[in-house]
Amino acid sequence: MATLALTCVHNGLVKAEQSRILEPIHEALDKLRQQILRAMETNTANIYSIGLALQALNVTSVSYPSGDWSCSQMLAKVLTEISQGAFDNPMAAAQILPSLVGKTYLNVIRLSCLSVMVEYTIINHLRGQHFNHTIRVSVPKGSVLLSVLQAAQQNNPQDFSYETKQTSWGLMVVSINSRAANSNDKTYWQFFNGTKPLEQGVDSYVPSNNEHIEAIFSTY
Ligand code: B12
Repeated sequence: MATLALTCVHNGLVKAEQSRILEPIHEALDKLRQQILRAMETNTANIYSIGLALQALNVTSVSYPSGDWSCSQMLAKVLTEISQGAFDNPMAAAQILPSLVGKTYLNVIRLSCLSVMVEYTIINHLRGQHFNHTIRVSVPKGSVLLSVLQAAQQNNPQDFSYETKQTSWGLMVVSINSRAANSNDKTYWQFFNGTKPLEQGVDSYVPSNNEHIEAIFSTY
């Protein structure tokens, strides 16, 4: 954890400060790396230390490309242990998972750029109690529209509840705010990106940043 924290400080340094504390940081990172490698060599680190150790060795491998540890050997050991159930504990899994996908906890810094803001409006001016609600929600980039509906419901369950039904085309939104589609009445929830009707359902359509999605209770 100290290696990750120091690397984070190192990467965030502004130029004026660099000369003053860069060297002690390098020294500390070097010492930590040696300690971790020694623990690995002498087997004093057990399998549950490997998750954070791999992350630490990964973030320091740019400054120390000497190849003095075998990442693939370590991963092979971990994979064997995984198949034997050693990482069924959620905390153990959380520490090892980043290395298995080539990431470390330091990648979290960039997560904010990986989300999109979506404005979501639901309108019923057709039957029963009229309503018109708008909410702005943030969802991970690449999420399907269903995540927007889920986020809206989570942020404001009073105004943004919904229900879906599994169909041959995937999940269809059959009710919003208790206003249900009805085939006898030929009513349904129609989805738009701005004024353009969506050509996919909520479990396929991927909204872009700042998109305005409207769900309007309509007839067909
Ligand atoms: C009739 C129809 C509708 C009717 C269904 C009403 C009814 N009770 O019959 C209504 C008007 C409600 C409808 C709505 C939508 N539809 Co429509 N619909 C069709 C159509 C023309 C025929 C479906 C049908 O009757 N099949 C025969 C029956 C026997 O089979 P079924 O499996 O039981 O049919 C059900 C499903 O198809 C479901 N359904 C209908 N449309 C859609 C769309 C989605 C995304 C889902 C998950 C389910 C679904 O409703 C049917 C009746 O329960 C198809 C065309 C096609 N090529 O299939 C498009 C089609 C399936 N719909 C489509 C779309 C895009 C939509 C909407 C998303 C449009 C929008 N902008 O809002 C909405 C759904 C929004 C939501 N609430 O989730 C697309 C799906 C494309 C895709 N890649 O996902 C299709 C292929 C039309 C097209 N060429 O663009 N639809």
